[in-house]
Amino acid sequence: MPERYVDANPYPWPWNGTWSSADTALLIIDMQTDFCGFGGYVDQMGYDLSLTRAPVEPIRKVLEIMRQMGFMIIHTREGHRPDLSDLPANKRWRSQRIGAGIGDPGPCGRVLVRGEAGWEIIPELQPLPGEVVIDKPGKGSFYATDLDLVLRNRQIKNLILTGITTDVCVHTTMRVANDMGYECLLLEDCCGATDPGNHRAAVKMVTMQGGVFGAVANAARLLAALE
Ligand code: C5J
Repeated sequence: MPERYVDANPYPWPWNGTWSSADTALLIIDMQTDFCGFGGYVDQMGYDLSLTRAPVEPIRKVLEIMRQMGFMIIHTREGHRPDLSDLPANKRWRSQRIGAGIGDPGPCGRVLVRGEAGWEIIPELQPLPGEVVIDKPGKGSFYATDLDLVLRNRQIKNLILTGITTDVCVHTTMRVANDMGYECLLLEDCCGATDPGNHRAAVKMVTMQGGVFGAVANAARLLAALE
């Protein structure tokens, strides 16, 4: 296979120039109403929804092309069991303090509870039948899930990360994936945070130390490499 790279920062991605739909997956993290929709968890905390909605259109474009090309697509959802047995008491307490108690009723149903309207992936980015959906109780996508098993069964080595929020669930997932040996690429315009400075800082962190967790590109650069 000829070498092929995405124009990324701080190095052309992936490290070895070999990637294809056989060994590369698109990860779309937590594009749920609770994180980017009216009346959801982030909205109830009072953050600016335009920041977490900004990646919707860039992700949609990348998703469309990568679907057409046969790449593995994985969606994640943060949420808890209806009986809240997988919700740590301190996580619940903190969310209640800021006025968006996890498990409490809200405009989109019970906040961050599986099966509720707010927990659903937004209509624009709905998974297709056959795409993997990972339900996770925490911020990282590997903790208490079968994501690693699913990836290894498909011999996936490279991960392209998108979703929200850049500094929390995307970063936690990327850091752990990197430690597990996955070669990671973060698409900066396909991510968003509840604070623009935190988004920028989270993107910059990836590029330190020669690419401490992987590399950063954007939707256009990825799509150019896929042409
Ligand atoms: C947060 C997430 N920010 N999906 N979750 O609580 O990043």
